[in-house]
Amino acid sequence: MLLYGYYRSSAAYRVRIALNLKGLQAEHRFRHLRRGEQRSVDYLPTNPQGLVPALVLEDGTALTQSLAIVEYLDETHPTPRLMPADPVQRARVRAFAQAIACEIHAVQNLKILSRLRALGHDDATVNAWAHDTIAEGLAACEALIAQESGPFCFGARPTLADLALVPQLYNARRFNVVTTAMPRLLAAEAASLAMPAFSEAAPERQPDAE
Ligand SMILES: N[C@@H](CCC(=O)N[C@@H](CS)C(=O)NCC(=O)O)C(=O)O
Repeated sequence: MLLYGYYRSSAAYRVRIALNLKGLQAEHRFRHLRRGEQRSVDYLPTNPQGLVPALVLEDGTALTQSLAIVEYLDETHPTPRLMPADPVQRARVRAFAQAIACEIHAVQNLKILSRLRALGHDDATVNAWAHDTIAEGLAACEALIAQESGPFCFGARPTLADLALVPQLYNARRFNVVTTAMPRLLAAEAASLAMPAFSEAAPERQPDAE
């Protein structure tokens, strides 16, 4: 398999964690987002959205969208399971992951921040947009798992929810979001980062890190 990513891409970070947890090898290819390499003509056939990640399977099939990729890996390599067997818990895990991927990350990713700058907003305004989006979204995530047992988001083992949470907390710190009122999220992050599968997927550990 080939994984197209970028060290600071939180969506690629999710897939790196899944590959590590499942002990799967992939060749890593990098697309430098600040140089626009995700929109190069040689990459667009792989991901017509011009985004990372993309996972290219052995038969050449290209998969896009990190949550879909993680669920594909979970279905084809079920050990360890990243989705609960119980349908209600599975729906709650998906809801948590989508709350991050669709309603936090998608609103503060590079493409959106670049558009805000192109519309004439200054750096302070753009950073405030990202900060407020993340702070408000993560506060809701804290409430979503308040009644769940830990130490991970949903119980004693990592799920798709933790794969979404850890990269989003990394982003939160880039935008100086204060996380002290999010003890449940911080506990799940600490439990996750104690596992090499998570810590080795961290942006600063990637070969293209700057
Ligand atoms: N929902 C997508 C998000 C992908 C995404 O936004 N990727 C970012 C990096 S985290 C990207 O490639 N940005 C490039 C750009 O905005 O031009 C997923 O989960 O895969």
